[in-house]
Amino acid sequence: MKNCNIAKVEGFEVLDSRSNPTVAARVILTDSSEGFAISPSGASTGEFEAHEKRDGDKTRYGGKGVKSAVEGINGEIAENLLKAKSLNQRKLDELLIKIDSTQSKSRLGANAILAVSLAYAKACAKSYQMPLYRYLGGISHLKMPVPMMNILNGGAHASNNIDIQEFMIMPVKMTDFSEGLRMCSEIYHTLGGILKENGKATGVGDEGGFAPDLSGDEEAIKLIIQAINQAGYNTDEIKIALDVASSEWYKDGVYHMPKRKRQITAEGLINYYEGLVEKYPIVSIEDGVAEEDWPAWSRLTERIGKKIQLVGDDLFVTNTARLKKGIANKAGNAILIKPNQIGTLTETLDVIALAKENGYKAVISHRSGESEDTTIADLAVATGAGQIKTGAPCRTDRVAKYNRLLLIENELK
Ligand code: 2PG
Ligand code: MG
Repeated sequence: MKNCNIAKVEGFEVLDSRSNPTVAARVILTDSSEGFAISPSGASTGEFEAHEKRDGDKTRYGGKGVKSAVEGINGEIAENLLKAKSLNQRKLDELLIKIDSTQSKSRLGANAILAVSLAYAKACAKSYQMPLYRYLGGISHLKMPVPMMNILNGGAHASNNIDIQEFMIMPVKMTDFSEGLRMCSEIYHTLGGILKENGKATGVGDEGGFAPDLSGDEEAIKLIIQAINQAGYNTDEIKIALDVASSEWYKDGVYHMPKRKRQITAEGLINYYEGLVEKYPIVSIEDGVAEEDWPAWSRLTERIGKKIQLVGDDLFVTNTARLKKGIANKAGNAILIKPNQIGTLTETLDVIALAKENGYKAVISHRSGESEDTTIADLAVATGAGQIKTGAPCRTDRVAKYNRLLLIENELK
């Protein structure tokens, strides 16, 4: 294996899809191969995520500037990486972790570290003259993911009255990715038409899904089923997935739904999900209970974990130690993978491997604040994760990932 040593590292402050600053990095190797990557940013962030470094200077971008994170790349990170010899991805990521030297990457910022880590991977793929998915996949089986497509937004991603954050559709019987994407896109358009006919708002939320005011979660699910059928499909081929993002609701042992102004216990929520799963074609629920509520996670998994996928997002935060705790506690049966929750590519790949070894499914995911960066599309194919959550087929920050997947599928054929 050749060494990919670094000749230049640069950081930049750019904008994400919510018009908040985020960190971009360019890495140039000694053989002139170049990689460029942009870190994403969440809204419903987990408490145990790696630290996103922001300037806090209220005179710029309401305090959300990332100049200090960028300075870290151009200063300390560049200095150290340029000196490093015999570099490869794992060594680079270990070095970044060492330079930062904090548990949560708070000194240099996970937003700075991840941008460098991903830009380096892209530069190495170039150096090996391979597409990124093939470089990352190595000898592992490349596989196109099933989209877990968010078509109706609520929670922290929309200013409507729906408390559940994401209502998604999954073309579980798709034979090709392009066919699955087509079905989902047709359903998305049909849903828009139905909302319009019913006099509902068709504006979209942060992830491109529609964000209407509705009477409740069940109306959202019913409208989606209507859209599936009206588009010419059935609920054997198209299933529903939810991201409840319930950590946002949890306070002092009780769940407070902020929009509906309702309070409910973990037990009440679990009963509610059990009823929903009985009634509707739901195959996956993410963050059904909160990141700190480990007993509720175990109970939820015991009650419906044999029947459906239970995805830990805020619960696991793409973190090996938290996933190990989850495995020991039989909490959930799948993990959401967001590279910026942990901050390096190597740690991301390690947690996916741990999940696989323990029979947990992995769902590769975007953040609600995204950019034109499409690394997660390649990551999904490379790891053979089987599922990708990257929003609606609307907003270029989301569509860019779908288009990248279409091109990858073409190459693999
Ligand atoms: C989630 C994500 C992505 P955010 O909760 O799964 O959909 O949202 O990036 O705001 O954490
Ligand atoms: Mg989530």
